[in-house]
Amino acid sequence: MERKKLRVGISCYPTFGGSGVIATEIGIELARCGHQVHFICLDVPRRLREFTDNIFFHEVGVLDYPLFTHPPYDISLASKMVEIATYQRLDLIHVHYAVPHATSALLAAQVLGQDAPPVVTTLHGTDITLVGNDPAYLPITRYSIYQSSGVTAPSQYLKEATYEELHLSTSTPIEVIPNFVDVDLFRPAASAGSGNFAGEGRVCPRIAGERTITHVSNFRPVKRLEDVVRIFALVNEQVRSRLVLVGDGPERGRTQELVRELGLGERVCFLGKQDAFLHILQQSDLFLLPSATESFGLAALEAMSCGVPVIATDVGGIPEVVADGESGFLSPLGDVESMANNAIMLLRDEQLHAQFAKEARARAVSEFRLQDVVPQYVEYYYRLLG
Ligand code: GMT
Repeated sequence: MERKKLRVGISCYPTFGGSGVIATEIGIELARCGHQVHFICLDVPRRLREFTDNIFFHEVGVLDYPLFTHPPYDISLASKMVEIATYQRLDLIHVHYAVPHATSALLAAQVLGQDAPPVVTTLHGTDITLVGNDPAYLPITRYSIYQSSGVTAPSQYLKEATYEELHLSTSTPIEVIPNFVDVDLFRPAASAGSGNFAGEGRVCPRIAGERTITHVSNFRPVKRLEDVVRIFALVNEQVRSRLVLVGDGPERGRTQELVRELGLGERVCFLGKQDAFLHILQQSDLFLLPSATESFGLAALEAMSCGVPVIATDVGGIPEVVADGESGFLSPLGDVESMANNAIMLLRDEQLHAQFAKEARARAVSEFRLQDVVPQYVEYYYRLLG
């Protein structure tokens, strides 16, 4: 018997972060399968590229007033959730990133009373490890997670970190559903390509024979951009390469300064924020992710899916994504030399590189394929709805 199609409200940050990407791709896949999806966000999520049947967008308007230093987004979001849940008869609300989305959903549920749809909270990373565990947010974040009808995390690591860092009782079940990738879109390049990229008015041409090392992030301290540059500097001494940096954020200025200081200006391209960085991944030889922590590392998975081996730190949920010594290499946090040596080894040995590229792609396809993972969310929804 065919099960009832669901009406699902989704709230997320609509910006470049991985949590917004995952939320949007879940929504698109749900809609493709005939469910009705209502995005309730500050803005249209970046990856909601085009008009799609069954997808609706409801903008959360945040009213400013001279008295406010910061207009209360969480209250505006909760109010919008109440409106959409009521008038669109939502079966379920799925929020991504606990702070403050889980709290807004809890507030909305309290207003809706017995008509409230169940709330699923997907934890993503810093909502637990950097923000949610701060005393400024901890008691409310913990309570909002505890009050959610269902809680998911993209890795076993984040599940355990949530119990530990938020002092949440293990009697609150957390379902591990990994992040995923569209392996049909993120796939190895069909042809070699020019390898020339452009960004922010600057062209970043590939010089014959040089290798391309890529890093994609939001340039926050947790991404350790200094390590990215220092690893690259060591690699470039041995194997002529260029470093392609995609993204922007608070560490951009300091990173540019370091690049100048090391005399690497000609070898490092800052491409800024790019919606379409797929072709950059496809032309890359290695992907660097020396983060201080990652609940998962979605950017690394997207690189793997394009057949790009990953050089990363052995922290957080990264080992659940990158198989050390197979689809990439993992090193202790801050061990720039080890990461550089691993990169050099892969770049110097074409056969080894090809083997890692193949393994990376195979792992992305077998473990993290969008069409295999999103149904896990759907099953989870039906389970909660009884
Ligand atoms: O938590 C963050 O830093 C933001 C978040 C995001 O929105 O990009 O990133 C986290 O969620 C991603 C999607 O689940 C994960 O792939 C990232 O590893 C995770 N970031 C961290 O844990 C630092």
